[in-house]
Amino acid sequence: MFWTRICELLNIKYPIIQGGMAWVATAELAAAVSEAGGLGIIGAGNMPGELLRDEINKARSLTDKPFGVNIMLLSDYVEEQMRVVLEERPAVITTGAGNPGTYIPALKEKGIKVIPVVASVALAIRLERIGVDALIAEGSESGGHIGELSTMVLVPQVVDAVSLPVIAAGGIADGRGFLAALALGAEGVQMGTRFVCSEECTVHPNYKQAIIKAKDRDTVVTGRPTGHPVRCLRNKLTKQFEELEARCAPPEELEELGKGKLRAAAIEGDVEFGSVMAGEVSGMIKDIKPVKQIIEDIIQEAQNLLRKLNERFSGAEDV
Ligand code: TUI
Repeated sequence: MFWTRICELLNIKYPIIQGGMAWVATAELAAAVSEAGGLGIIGAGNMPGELLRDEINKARSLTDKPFGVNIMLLSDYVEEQMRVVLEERPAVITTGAGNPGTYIPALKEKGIKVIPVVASVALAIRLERIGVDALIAEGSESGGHIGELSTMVLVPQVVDAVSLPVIAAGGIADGRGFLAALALGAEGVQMGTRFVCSEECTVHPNYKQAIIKAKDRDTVVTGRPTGHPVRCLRNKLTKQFEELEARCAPPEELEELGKGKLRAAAIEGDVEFGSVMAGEVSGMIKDIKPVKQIIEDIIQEAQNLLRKLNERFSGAEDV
């Protein structure tokens, strides 16, 4: 059930990928997702290369299953992180926040599968030509750094523009979202926020509780003037951003305010003045569950929903 080209490509049971969240997606979380039949991803974020090597080795000690590493292309450490992944050869590299074009030949040469995040059709087409293995089309419902288009419109346009398998991301946290993504033509989903609220996620407990407490309108996007808009839970930090933006403060001032704030929230648990990056689905997440249960509940819910839809719309044509 729900077997797609993504399962085949990545050698996984379910087409569910965990987002490579900086400071949050550690070896423990990645290994748990891979053990549960999805693809776990270590978020390299702003890690120096040798720390990334340690995380890769830790994940290897926790699972024999394939896992990936996300390289955030705005990081100061991209070059050394790339050197480490070329040596360590995790099964998969995902990239975010930019165009990974120049790194692709070297990664492919080492047999590493490359799955970039795209936020536009143009970049999807360009990367297909360079020879990536699949694409993640990430809509603006996502947490963290986002593009302009929502998942509902980005995914079908990317699906129509390329032959590669597409993974939908942004706004997915349950079986309904999973099935909706498949209806849009995606062959898998990537989820971040849902996996933050898992038992195995090592982020500070305050971060998980802040997501659980969040309601439908509790995420906001700040940082648009910097060219790198970021979706976070509304708090005292986002209020400071809004004040700076309202008086058209220079982008450098906004960037300065953001420095170190994700670490403050994720590691120290400062959910008031830290950057609690989280997606719009925060309002839908009510509990902390083991990763295996998160994945199995989604598959079960999607199967039940598909059966119900079939009953409702295919059996009753005589009404
Ligand atoms: O990268 C993410 N999410 C992130 S990165 C991050 S760390 C950060 N903190 C502050 C400011 C900026 C980053 C937190 N969350 N998701 C993947 C993603 N990639 N979303 C959007 C994009 C994207 C945007 C433009 C990918 C490619 C792109 O292309 C630009 C180009 O050069 O064509």
